[in-house]
Amino acid sequence: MASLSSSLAELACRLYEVQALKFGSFTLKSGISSPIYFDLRGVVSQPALMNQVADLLFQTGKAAAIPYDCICGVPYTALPLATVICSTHQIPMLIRRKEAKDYGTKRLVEGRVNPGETCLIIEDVVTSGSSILETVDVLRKEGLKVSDAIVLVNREQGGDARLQEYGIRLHCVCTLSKLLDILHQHSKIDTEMVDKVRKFIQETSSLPVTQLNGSVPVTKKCKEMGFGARLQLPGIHLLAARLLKVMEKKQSNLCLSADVTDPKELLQLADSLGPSICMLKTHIDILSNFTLDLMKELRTLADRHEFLIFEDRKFADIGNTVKHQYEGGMFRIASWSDVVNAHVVPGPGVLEGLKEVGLPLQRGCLLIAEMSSRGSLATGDYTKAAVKMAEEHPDFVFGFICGSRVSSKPEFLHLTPGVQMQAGGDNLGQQYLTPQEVISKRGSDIIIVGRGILSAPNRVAAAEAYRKAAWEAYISRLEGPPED
Ligand code: 5BU
Repeated sequence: MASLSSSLAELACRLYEVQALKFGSFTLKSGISSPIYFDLRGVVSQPALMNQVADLLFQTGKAAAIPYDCICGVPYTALPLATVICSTHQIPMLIRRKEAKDYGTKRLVEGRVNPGETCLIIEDVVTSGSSILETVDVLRKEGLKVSDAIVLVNREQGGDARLQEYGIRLHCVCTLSKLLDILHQHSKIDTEMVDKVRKFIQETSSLPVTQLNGSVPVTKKCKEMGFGARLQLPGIHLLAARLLKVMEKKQSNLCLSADVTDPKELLQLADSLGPSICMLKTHIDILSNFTLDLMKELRTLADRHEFLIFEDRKFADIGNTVKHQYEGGMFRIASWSDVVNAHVVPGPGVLEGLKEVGLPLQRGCLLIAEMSSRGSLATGDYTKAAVKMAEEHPDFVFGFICGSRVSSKPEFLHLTPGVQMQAGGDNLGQQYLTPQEVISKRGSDIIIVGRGILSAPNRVAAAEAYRKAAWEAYISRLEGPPED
């Protein structure tokens, strides 16, 4: 089988040969002069090329493990591409009508719409993202979920960042820069043209949308940034960025609270549930037997399955003591745990002590701003003080343990314990909320689940169910409430 890069090279050259991709001087709809022009409409007359493009689009979706129930191509160029994909792989397709507005009574979407299902968008080229957003808007109004779009070429003119603001992740087969490299390597274009196009990309990447293609999106803008956009924030903590990246990749905002006493069971849990989680939380002092070798094995599993380790140590002493508790003792927490947490009750000294150990190791800390237990005193001004303390130590603190969003700064992550599929509590003061309530309504980012998973007859299935529930709650939060 041909490798992706050789397929791409072949494709780029074919697109150039059939003039789907032209170089020169072109005036775009917006009046801007561009040295490059894409017109993939003619590809329908080249069946082999058509299949090749459709296959690359499909493979890109597969590689990104995007979940979807049906596909819709952005009219008109991507419509036949979606048809080829759907027909080849037996996927239900939807057609968005562009002209329906004029007739008034006609349906906007043809095909069977099952509200609640997820629809994947297919497009040929993305510049500002406006065409995709128009289609997203129509599909969302029909009750469909839309969170991903696959395009053949990303022109790198700000489309992906913009789509992200509307809760759409953009996956591309190829960027314009990559296309340029390939065509240059195959002597289709000279260095001068490469430089010209690169300069054009640079100059237009920050232009407002109306100047790029003259239209403004209709779908509602997300009220907030998605995980993918947050990880690119300039002031983001290294660990927050690592965690957000894992969350995006695994589509998981689930932290497992691995509250078991048997070391073997801890490793077994990490191995079997690892693929579903972004983070594993330990209470290392409840293990019946502790060795540093055990933690070495846990770290290996964390690296293999790509999750972070969070020791729920809740440091709450003067700086000098917590420094020793973090670094030394028999547990040597700092040597294996990416993340720890701390109470703010001692004042900033607790962070100053922890930082002496954690900063050189590039570790991070969560502050306990609220607790899930009944009658908790961590409320009101106490919570506000925790937020302030976090803001004063952004080099070490990257988020909170809390029941709802306590900071509006997107650099901070919010993690919430006390989560089960059914609201309620245990007989020792724990209080439970549902993933939907915590993520969608209260604006937290990550659910922490212990017994909801550990007491289930099938832990792997339960973890997947929590992952899915929390992720869907996050996506629905990004999409916002229905407009009408
Ligand atoms: P559960 O089995 O899902 O109830 O476990 C919750 C875990 O989160 C458990 O390890 C607690 O120690 C931890 N936790 C909590 O429940 N509530 C809090 O406010 C904090 C931590 Br802080």
